Amino acid sequence: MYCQQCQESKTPACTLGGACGKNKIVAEVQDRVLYSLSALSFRAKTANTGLDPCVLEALFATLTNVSFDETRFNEYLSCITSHYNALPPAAGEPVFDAPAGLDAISDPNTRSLFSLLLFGVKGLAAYYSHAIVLGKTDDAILSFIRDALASRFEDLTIDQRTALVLECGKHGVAVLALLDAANQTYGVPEITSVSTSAGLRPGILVTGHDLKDLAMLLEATKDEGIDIYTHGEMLPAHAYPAFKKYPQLRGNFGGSWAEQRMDLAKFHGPVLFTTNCLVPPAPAYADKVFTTGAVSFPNCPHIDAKPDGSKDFSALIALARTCRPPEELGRPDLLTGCAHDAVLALAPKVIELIKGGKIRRFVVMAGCDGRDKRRSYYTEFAKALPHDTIILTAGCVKYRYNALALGDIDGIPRVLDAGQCNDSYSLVVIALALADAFGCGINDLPISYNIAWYEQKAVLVLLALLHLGVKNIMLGPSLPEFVSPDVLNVLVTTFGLQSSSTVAEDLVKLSCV
Ligand code: FSO
Ligand code: SF4
Repeated sequence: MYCQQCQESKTPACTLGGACGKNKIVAEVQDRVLYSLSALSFRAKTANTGLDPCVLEALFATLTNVSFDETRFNEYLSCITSHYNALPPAAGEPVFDAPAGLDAISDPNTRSLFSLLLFGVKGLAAYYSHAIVLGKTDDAILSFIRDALASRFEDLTIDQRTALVLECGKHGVAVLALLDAANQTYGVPEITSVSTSAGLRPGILVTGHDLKDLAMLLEATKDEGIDIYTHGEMLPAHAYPAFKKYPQLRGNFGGSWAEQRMDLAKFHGPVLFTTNCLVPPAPAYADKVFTTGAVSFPNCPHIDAKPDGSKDFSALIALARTCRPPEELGRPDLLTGCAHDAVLALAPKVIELIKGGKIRRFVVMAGCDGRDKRRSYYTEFAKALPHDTIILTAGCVKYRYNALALGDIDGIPRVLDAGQCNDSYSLVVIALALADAFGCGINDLPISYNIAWYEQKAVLVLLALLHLGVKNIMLGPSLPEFVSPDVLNVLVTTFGLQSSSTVAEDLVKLSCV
């Protein structure tokens, strides 16, 4: 086992098991899946044929906190093998299915660049999977995933590998735009205050990012006498008009994924995990965890899609009816839905406030939450920001400060939550619109970037921002273990990437004070 893919990696890698709960057995079968996916892609690229979409789920399942189930990874291996065997052998191809982790790549810069590419591609596969279920496809994304995976076995220069990493960012922008359009199946998000109080009926908690799963569950629970609550990254669902029509969509419960062990013990009802981030369940609620899509955990019921894409939630609903209502957590209501359309409708007022000096700076504090104690930095940073600054956020890091009473500037909330991590796209659309209004470049705006990363979707979002030319991004709470000193040097010299340090120092570095 040699895993460095998330922010909780040990230094230099997790070799005996991870803080995420992944053990050596699952890590090794994941490595086999990834290696054979690259061998398959090498063959498919040579034969100039597309990848079977089954590879997307296999790739998605290897993302941090998605699947801990060896059996499912063996099923993915069977699917990859049959796809591989159906293709003609390619000249110079590697052996298929070697138990080789990324540490088998001996040159540190090649390993670092391929890791950066592979992790970005995992994010690409995850977001693309959500877009596909809502009917949005883009063949260029699937072709790039194939070529990127195949590059593991190609004899490329460091410059060529760097170019592939940057190209991943280009497809990152495309996939975020595609998913943004796909999610509008449920309408255009509206700025919405979300209740966090507990109701008197039993509930089902839904977490992850897949809006279609939520839509199907809401339809299946009409008139069932139970309430539906969102957890973590599902909070922004409350902003979509199509979901507001369901009275049983009661509110949000708990904090980010990193707090799920505490939250789920107090929820009492069943929980549906539609994507990351799943923490191995605690005994107090393990019998109430249901998974779907790429997520899985041994002995937890998995709800598969039927051939027509529908899902049978009856076991989940039947269990919910037998459960106690959730406990009251006593948290304040939360604001979400500040995505591009809703914020751009406020643009004339925002521009007036900028010109009048009432808004001096925006800070993009998008990204992830996690268990690292250093993440309290983001709460302290938000508290320390002067009152003439506005936080633009997306992703689960917002739970570090979205319950603080940070107020507003002449009616514009000081924390504008665009939505899920993929809605970082909204923040870019907003920045580009402001640059247009002021007739300047994106880096000339009064916007600073203080991004928190955790897993591989965040790697893709970072590459997308770099592709758009955003400079001087600050990254924390620590830099990735998989970035070698030479690769870091390129990121620093080309893009001005910087590591977060202390709140006081970073407020100065990011021109916030
Ligand atoms: Fe992940 Fe980060 Fe979206 Fe969180 S990128 S950890 S659960 O922000 O949200 O999937
Ligand atoms: Fe370690 Fe993160 Fe890999 Fe889990 S996903 S084994 S915590 S690096």
